[in-house]
Amino acid sequence: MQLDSVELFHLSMRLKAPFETSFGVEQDRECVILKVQGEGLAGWGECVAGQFPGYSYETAPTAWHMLKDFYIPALLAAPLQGIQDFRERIAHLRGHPMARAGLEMALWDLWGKAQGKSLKELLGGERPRVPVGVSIGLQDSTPALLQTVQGYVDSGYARVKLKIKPGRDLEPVRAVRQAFPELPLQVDANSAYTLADNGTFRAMDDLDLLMIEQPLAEDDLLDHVRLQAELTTALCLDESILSARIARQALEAGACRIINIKAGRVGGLAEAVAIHDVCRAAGAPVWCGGMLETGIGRASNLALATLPGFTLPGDISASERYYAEDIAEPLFKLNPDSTIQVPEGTGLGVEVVEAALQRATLRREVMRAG
Ligand code: NPG
Repeated sequence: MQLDSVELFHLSMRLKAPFETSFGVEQDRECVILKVQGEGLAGWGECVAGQFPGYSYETAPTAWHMLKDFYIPALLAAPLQGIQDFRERIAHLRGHPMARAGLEMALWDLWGKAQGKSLKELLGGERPRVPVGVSIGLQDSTPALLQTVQGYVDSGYARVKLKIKPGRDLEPVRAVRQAFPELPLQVDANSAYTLADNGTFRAMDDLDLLMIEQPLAEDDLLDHVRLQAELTTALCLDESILSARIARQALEAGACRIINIKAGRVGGLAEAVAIHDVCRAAGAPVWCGGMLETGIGRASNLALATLPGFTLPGDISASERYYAEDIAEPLFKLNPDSTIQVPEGTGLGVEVVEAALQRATLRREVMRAG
Protein backbone atom coordinates (compact mmCIF):
# COMPACT_ATOMS: atom_id res chain seq x y z
CA MET A 1 0.00 0.00 0.00
CA GLN A 2 1.36 3.40 -1.01
CA LEU A 3 1.18 5.88 1.88
CA ASP A 4 0.99 9.64 1.23
CA SER A 5 1.24 11.29 4.62
CA VAL A 6 1.05 11.03 8.38
CA GLU A 7 -0.46 13.85 10.40
CA LEU A 8 0.17 14.30 14.13
CA PHE A 9 -2.16 16.15 16.50
CA HIS A 10 -1.18 16.88 20.10
CA LEU A 11 -4.47 17.16 21.98
CA SER A 12 -5.54 18.39 25.38
CA MET A 13 -9.06 17.41 26.43
CA ARG A 14 -10.84 18.41 29.62
CA LEU A 15 -12.14 15.44 31.59
CA LYS A 16 -15.64 15.81 33.04
CA ALA A 17 -14.11 15.23 36.48
CA PRO A 18 -10.46 15.12 37.63
CA PHE A 19 -9.04 11.59 37.73
CA GLU A 20 -6.72 10.92 40.70
CA THR A 21 -4.42 7.91 40.97
CA SER A 22 -1.48 7.05 43.21
CA PHE A 23 0.78 8.95 40.78
CA GLY A 24 -1.17 12.20 40.41
CA VAL A 25 -4.32 14.04 39.34
CA GLU A 26 -5.35 14.53 35.74
CA GLN A 27 -7.90 17.18 34.75
CA ASP A 28 -6.87 17.80 31.17
CA ARG A 29 -5.84 14.64 29.39
CA GLU A 30 -3.23 14.94 26.68
CA CYS A 31 -2.57 12.45 23.90
CA VAL A 32 -1.28 12.31 20.34
CA ILE A 33 -3.68 11.46 17.52
CA LEU A 34 -2.29 10.08 14.26
CA LYS A 35 -3.89 10.21 10.81
CA VAL A 36 -2.26 8.08 8.12
CA GLN A 37 -3.39 8.61 4.53
CA GLY A 38 -2.87 6.47 1.46
CA GLU A 39 -4.77 5.27 -1.61
CA GLY A 40 -7.64 7.65 -0.85
CA LEU A 41 -8.19 6.28 2.67
CA ALA A 42 -7.42 7.61 6.15
CA GLY A 43 -6.55 5.56 9.24
CA TRP A 44 -6.66 7.03 12.74
CA GLY A 45 -4.71 6.07 15.83
CA GLU A 46 -4.36 7.29 19.41
CA CYS A 47 -1.12 7.35 21.36
CA VAL A 48 -1.95 7.20 25.06
CA ALA A 49 1.18 8.92 26.39
CA GLY A 50 -0.03 11.84 28.51
CA GLN A 51 1.06 15.07 30.07
CA PHE A 52 3.50 13.81 32.67
CA PRO A 53 5.54 10.64 33.18
CA GLY A 54 3.51 9.17 36.07
CA TYR A 55 2.08 5.94 34.72
CA SER A 56 5.01 5.43 32.35
CA TYR A 57 8.14 7.35 31.34
CA GLU A 58 6.48 8.33 28.07
CA THR A 59 4.73 11.67 27.60
CA ALA A 60 2.94 13.20 24.63
CA PRO A 61 6.08 15.23 23.77
CA THR A 62 8.43 12.19 23.98
CA ALA A 63 5.99 10.27 21.77
CA TRP A 64 5.91 13.17 19.31
CA HIS A 65 9.71 13.07 19.11
CA MET A 66 9.84 9.29 18.55
CA LEU A 67 7.06 9.43 15.97
CA LYS A 68 8.43 12.39 14.06
CA ASP A 69 12.11 11.47 14.11
CA PHE A 70 11.99 7.66 13.92
CA TYR A 71 8.70 5.79 13.45
CA ILE A 72 7.03 7.95 10.78
CA PRO A 73 10.17 8.26 8.60
CA ALA A 74 10.56 4.45 8.79
CA LEU A 75 6.90 4.01 7.82
CA LEU A 76 6.98 6.46 4.90
CA ALA A 77 10.28 5.14 3.52
CA ALA A 78 8.64 2.40 1.40
CA PRO A 79 5.16 1.09 0.48
CA LEU A 80 3.54 -0.76 3.38
CA GLN A 81 3.21 -4.53 3.03
CA GLY A 82 1.21 -4.95 6.23
CA ILE A 83 1.33 -4.43 9.99
CA GLN A 84 4.14 -6.93 10.43
CA ASP A 85 6.22 -5.04 7.86
CA PHE A 86 5.90 -1.88 9.99
CA ARG A 87 6.79 -3.78 13.18
CA GLU A 88 9.91 -5.19 11.56
CA ARG A 89 11.02 -1.80 10.30
CA ILE A 90 11.04 -0.36 13.82
CA ALA A 91 12.03 -3.49 15.76
CA HIS A 92 15.60 -2.22 16.29
CA LEU A 93 14.36 0.94 18.04
CA ARG A 94 14.25 0.52 21.79
CA GLY A 95 11.38 1.46 24.10
CA HIS A 96 8.56 4.00 23.59
CA PRO A 97 5.77 1.44 23.20
CA MET A 98 2.98 4.04 23.49
CA ALA A 99 4.38 6.06 20.59
CA ARG A 100 4.63 3.04 18.32
CA ALA A 101 1.23 1.67 19.40
CA GLY A 102 -0.50 4.91 18.36
CA LEU A 103 0.92 4.71 14.86
CA GLU A 104 0.24 0.97 14.63
CA MET A 105 -3.42 1.60 15.56
CA ALA A 106 -3.76 4.02 12.65
CA LEU A 107 -2.31 1.36 10.34
CA TRP A 108 -4.80 -1.26 11.58
CA ASP A 109 -7.63 1.22 10.91
CA LEU A 110 -6.29 1.97 7.43
CA TRP A 111 -5.66 -1.70 6.67
CA GLY A 112 -9.18 -2.64 7.77
CA LYS A 113 -10.67 0.06 5.55
CA ALA A 114 -8.58 -1.13 2.60
CA GLN A 115 -9.68 -4.75 3.16
CA GLY A 116 -13.31 -3.91 3.94
CA LYS A 117 -12.97 -5.54 7.38
CA SER A 118 -13.59 -4.36 10.92
CA LEU A 119 -10.71 -4.32 13.40
CA LYS A 120 -12.55 -7.01 15.33
CA GLU A 121 -12.45 -9.27 12.27
CA LEU A 122 -8.80 -8.48 11.59
CA LEU A 123 -7.87 -9.43 15.16
CA GLY A 124 -9.97 -12.60 15.15
CA GLY A 125 -12.49 -11.34 17.71
CA GLU A 126 -15.78 -13.07 18.33
CA ARG A 127 -18.30 -11.15 20.37
CA PRO A 128 -20.63 -8.36 19.17
CA ARG A 129 -20.48 -6.64 22.58
CA VAL A 130 -18.10 -6.80 25.51
CA PRO A 131 -18.58 -6.66 29.30
CA VAL A 132 -17.27 -3.45 30.83
CA GLY A 133 -16.77 -1.82 34.20
CA VAL A 134 -15.79 1.58 35.49
CA SER A 135 -12.57 2.76 37.11
CA ILE A 136 -13.01 5.31 39.89
CA GLY A 137 -10.17 7.64 40.81
CA LEU A 138 -9.22 8.46 44.41
CA GLN A 139 -11.95 10.58 46.01
CA ASP A 140 -11.60 13.31 48.65
CA SER A 141 -13.48 11.37 51.32
CA THR A 142 -15.14 8.03 51.90
CA PRO A 143 -18.68 9.50 51.74
CA ALA A 144 -17.75 11.08 48.38
CA LEU A 145 -16.43 7.70 47.19
CA LEU A 146 -19.60 5.89 48.26
CA GLN A 147 -21.68 8.46 46.42
CA THR A 148 -19.58 8.11 43.27
CA VAL A 149 -19.81 4.31 43.36
CA GLN A 150 -23.58 4.55 43.87
CA GLY A 151 -23.85 6.85 40.85
CA TYR A 152 -22.03 4.40 38.58
CA VAL A 153 -23.93 1.41 39.94
CA ASP A 154 -27.17 3.31 39.27
CA SER A 155 -26.09 4.02 35.71
CA GLY A 156 -25.58 0.29 35.14
CA TYR A 157 -21.93 -0.60 35.72
CA ALA A 158 -21.74 -4.15 37.03
CA ARG A 159 -18.06 -4.02 38.02
CA VAL A 160 -16.16 -1.28 39.81
CA LYS A 161 -12.43 -0.68 40.14
CA LEU A 162 -11.15 1.57 42.93
CA LYS A 163 -7.82 3.34 42.88
CA ILE A 164 -5.81 2.99 46.09
CA LYS A 165 -2.60 4.43 47.49
CA PRO A 166 -0.87 4.15 50.88
CA GLY A 167 -3.08 5.75 53.52
CA ARG A 168 -6.13 5.67 51.25
CA ASP A 169 -6.75 1.97 50.93
CA LEU A 170 -8.27 -0.31 53.56
CA GLU A 171 -10.75 2.09 55.09
CA PRO A 172 -12.40 3.32 51.84
CA VAL A 173 -12.33 -0.13 50.19
CA ARG A 174 -13.90 -1.72 53.27
CA ALA A 175 -16.59 0.95 53.31
CA VAL A 176 -17.45 0.27 49.66
CA ARG A 177 -17.52 -3.48 50.26
CA GLN A 178 -19.83 -2.99 53.23
CA ALA A 179 -22.21 -0.74 51.30
CA PHE A 180 -22.15 -2.98 48.19
CA PRO A 181 -21.71 -6.55 49.48
CA GLU A 182 -22.45 -8.21 46.11
CA LEU A 183 -20.66 -5.79 43.78
CA PRO A 184 -17.80 -7.22 41.70
CA LEU A 185 -15.01 -5.01 43.01
CA GLN A 186 -11.29 -4.71 42.37
CA VAL A 187 -8.51 -2.31 43.36
CA ASP A 188 -5.59 -0.77 41.49
CA ALA A 189 -2.47 0.55 43.24
CA ASN A 190 -0.46 1.64 40.20
CA SER A 191 2.80 0.39 41.80
CA ALA A 192 2.50 2.50 44.95
CA TYR A 193 3.51 -0.16 47.53
CA THR A 194 6.42 -2.38 48.52
CA LEU A 195 6.49 -5.85 49.98
CA ALA A 196 6.72 -4.24 53.44
CA ASP A 197 3.05 -3.30 52.96
CA ASN A 198 1.96 -6.95 52.72
CA GLY A 199 -0.19 -6.49 55.85
CA THR A 200 -2.46 -4.11 53.95
CA PHE A 201 -2.99 -6.66 51.20
CA ARG A 202 -3.49 -9.51 53.67
CA ALA A 203 -6.28 -7.45 55.23
CA MET A 204 -7.79 -6.94 51.78
CA ASP A 205 -7.93 -10.69 51.32
CA ASP A 206 -11.13 -10.63 53.42
CA LEU A 207 -12.93 -8.20 51.14
CA ASP A 208 -13.81 -10.63 48.34
CA LEU A 209 -12.05 -8.62 45.64
CA LEU A 210 -11.87 -9.84 42.04
CA MET A 211 -8.20 -8.90 42.04
CA ILE A 212 -5.55 -6.53 43.35
CA GLU A 213 -3.89 -4.77 40.42
CA GLN A 214 -0.22 -3.80 40.22
CA PRO A 215 0.53 -3.38 43.94
CA LEU A 216 4.34 -3.25 43.58
CA ALA A 217 6.88 -1.67 41.27
CA GLU A 218 6.68 -2.18 37.55
CA ASP A 219 10.12 -3.83 37.38
CA ASP A 220 9.55 -6.07 40.39
CA LEU A 221 8.25 -9.47 39.32
CA LEU A 222 10.05 -11.26 42.13
CA ASP A 223 8.33 -9.45 44.99
CA HIS A 224 5.00 -9.90 43.21
CA VAL A 225 5.69 -13.65 43.30
CA ARG A 226 6.27 -13.39 47.07
CA LEU A 227 3.15 -11.30 47.63
CA GLN A 228 0.92 -13.54 45.47
CA ALA A 229 2.07 -16.55 47.50
CA GLU A 230 0.76 -14.88 50.67
CA LEU A 231 -2.71 -14.06 49.29
CA THR A 232 -5.81 -15.90 48.18
CA THR A 233 -6.95 -12.89 46.12
CA ALA A 234 -5.52 -12.92 42.60
CA LEU A 235 -2.90 -10.34 41.74
CA CYS A 236 -3.27 -8.73 38.32
CA LEU A 237 -0.33 -7.10 36.57
CA ASP A 238 -0.60 -4.06 34.33
CA GLU A 239 2.52 -1.83 34.21
CA SER A 240 4.86 -4.84 34.60
CA ILE A 241 3.60 -6.62 31.49
CA LEU A 242 5.44 -5.00 28.61
CA SER A 243 5.48 -7.93 26.16
CA ALA A 244 4.23 -11.47 25.55
CA ARG A 245 7.57 -12.75 26.84
CA ILE A 246 7.18 -10.97 30.19
CA ALA A 247 3.55 -12.12 30.39
CA ARG A 248 4.65 -15.73 30.00
CA GLN A 249 7.40 -15.33 32.60
CA ALA A 250 5.09 -13.57 35.08
CA LEU A 251 2.51 -16.36 34.84
CA GLU A 252 5.13 -19.11 34.99
CA ALA A 253 6.73 -17.54 38.05
CA GLY A 254 3.42 -16.97 39.83
CA ALA A 255 3.77 -13.18 39.96
CA CYS A 256 0.07 -12.83 39.09
CA ARG A 257 -2.94 -14.87 38.02
CA ILE A 258 -4.64 -12.24 35.83
CA ILE A 259 -3.28 -9.80 33.27
CA ASN A 260 -4.58 -6.39 32.24
CA ILE A 261 -3.82 -5.87 28.54
CA LYS A 262 -3.41 -2.37 27.14
CA ALA A 263 -2.31 -2.20 23.53
CA GLY A 264 -0.76 1.21 24.22
CA ARG A 265 1.43 -0.05 27.05
CA VAL A 266 2.77 -3.03 25.09
CA GLY A 267 3.58 -1.36 21.76
CA GLY A 268 0.43 -2.08 19.80
CA LEU A 269 -2.44 -4.39 19.01
CA ALA A 270 -0.25 -7.13 17.51
CA GLU A 271 1.69 -7.52 20.78
CA ALA A 272 -1.57 -7.24 22.74
CA VAL A 273 -2.96 -10.21 20.78
CA ALA A 274 0.27 -12.14 21.42
CA ILE A 275 -0.14 -11.52 25.18
CA HIS A 276 -3.76 -12.64 24.97
CA ASP A 277 -2.62 -15.86 23.28
CA VAL A 278 0.06 -16.55 25.92
CA CYS A 279 -2.45 -16.03 28.73
CA ARG A 280 -5.08 -18.17 27.06
CA ALA A 281 -2.62 -21.02 26.64
CA ALA A 282 -1.74 -20.70 30.34
CA GLY A 283 -5.41 -20.58 31.36
CA ALA A 284 -5.04 -17.07 32.83
CA PRO A 285 -7.96 -14.65 32.34
CA VAL A 286 -7.28 -11.23 30.81
CA TRP A 287 -9.18 -7.98 30.54
CA CYS A 288 -8.74 -4.79 28.58
CA GLY A 289 -7.38 -1.80 30.48
CA GLY A 290 -8.09 1.82 29.62
CA MET A 291 -6.14 5.08 29.55
CA LEU A 292 -9.05 7.54 29.43
CA GLU A 293 -8.99 7.27 25.64
CA THR A 294 -11.05 9.32 23.21
CA GLY A 295 -13.53 7.45 21.03
CA ILE A 296 -10.67 6.48 18.70
CA GLY A 297 -8.70 4.56 21.32
CA ARG A 298 -11.84 3.16 22.92
CA ALA A 299 -12.99 1.72 19.59
CA SER A 300 -9.66 -0.10 19.43
CA ASN A 301 -10.02 -1.35 23.02
CA LEU A 302 -13.52 -2.65 22.29
CA ALA A 303 -12.29 -4.60 19.25
CA LEU A 304 -9.40 -6.10 21.23
CA ALA A 305 -11.74 -7.12 24.06
CA THR A 306 -13.77 -9.31 21.66
CA LEU A 307 -11.00 -11.95 21.68
CA PRO A 308 -12.08 -15.07 23.58
CA GLY A 309 -9.58 -14.82 26.45
CA PHE A 310 -11.01 -11.46 27.60
CA THR A 311 -13.30 -13.07 30.15
CA LEU A 312 -13.28 -10.23 32.71
CA PRO A 313 -14.93 -6.80 32.27
CA GLY A 314 -12.67 -4.11 30.78
CA ASP A 315 -11.97 -0.52 31.85
CA ILE A 316 -13.94 0.64 28.80
CA SER A 317 -16.72 2.90 29.98
CA ALA A 318 -19.37 4.76 28.02
CA SER A 319 -18.32 7.95 26.21
CA GLU A 320 -20.31 10.17 28.58
CA ARG A 321 -18.04 9.13 31.47
CA TYR A 322 -15.02 10.92 30.01
CA TYR A 323 -15.36 14.16 27.99
CA ALA A 324 -17.93 16.87 27.42
CA GLU A 325 -17.03 16.67 23.73
CA ASP A 326 -15.47 13.54 22.22
CA ILE A 327 -13.63 13.63 18.89
CA ALA A 328 -15.18 10.49 17.34
CA GLU A 329 -18.67 9.24 16.55
CA PRO A 330 -20.79 7.34 17.28
CA LEU A 331 -20.58 7.71 21.04
CA PHE A 332 -20.39 4.48 23.03
CA LYS A 333 -23.34 3.76 25.29
CA LEU A 334 -23.68 1.36 28.17
CA ASN A 335 -26.23 -1.43 27.62
CA PRO A 336 -28.43 -2.46 30.59
CA ASP A 337 -26.32 -5.63 31.00
CA SER A 338 -23.10 -3.59 31.51
CA THR A 339 -21.78 -4.27 28.02
CA ILE A 340 -20.83 -1.99 25.14
CA GLN A 341 -21.51 -2.71 21.48
CA VAL A 342 -18.41 -3.15 19.33
CA PRO A 343 -18.37 -1.05 16.14
CA GLU A 344 -19.14 -3.10 13.01
CA GLY A 345 -17.82 -0.67 10.38
CA THR A 346 -14.50 -1.14 8.59
CA GLY A 347 -11.30 -0.47 10.55
CA LEU A 348 -12.02 1.07 13.93
CA GLY A 349 -15.59 1.72 12.81
CA VAL A 350 -15.71 5.30 14.08
CA GLU A 351 -15.71 8.67 12.28
CA VAL A 352 -13.49 11.45 13.55
CA VAL A 353 -15.28 14.77 14.03
CA GLU A 354 -12.64 17.04 12.57
CA ALA A 355 -14.07 20.26 14.08
CA ALA A 356 -13.94 18.74 17.58
CA LEU A 357 -10.44 17.45 16.86
CA GLN A 358 -9.35 20.95 15.87
CA ARG A 359 -10.82 22.49 19.01
CA ALA A 360 -8.74 20.10 21.16
CA THR A 361 -5.51 20.47 19.16
CA LEU A 362 -2.50 22.18 20.76
CA ARG A 363 -0.19 21.53 17.81
CA ARG A 364 -0.33 19.76 14.50
CA GLU A 365 2.19 18.66 11.90
CA VAL A 366 2.04 16.83 8.57
CA MET A 367 4.80 14.59 7.26
CA ARG A 368 4.69 13.52 3.61
CA ALA A 369 6.19 10.56 1.80
CA GLY A 370 9.22 11.10 -0.48
O1 NPG B 1 -11.67 4.19 31.95
O2 NPG B 1 -10.00 4.51 30.61
C1 NPG B 1 -10.49 4.40 31.74
C2 NPG B 1 -9.58 4.58 32.93
C3 NPG B 1 -9.04 3.28 33.44
O3 NPG B 1 -8.08 3.47 35.61
C4 NPG B 1 -7.90 3.51 34.42
N1 NPG B 1 -6.71 3.75 33.89
O4 NPG B 1 -3.85 2.84 35.76
O5 NPG B 1 -5.15 1.73 34.48
C5 NPG B 1 -4.79 2.80 34.98
C6 NPG B 1 -5.56 4.06 34.67
C7 NPG B 1 -4.81 5.13 33.93
C8 NPG B 1 -5.47 6.22 33.43
C9 NPG B 1 -3.47 5.07 33.72
C10 NPG B 1 -4.82 7.23 32.74
C11 NPG B 1 -2.80 6.08 33.04
C12 NPG B 1 -3.48 7.15 32.55
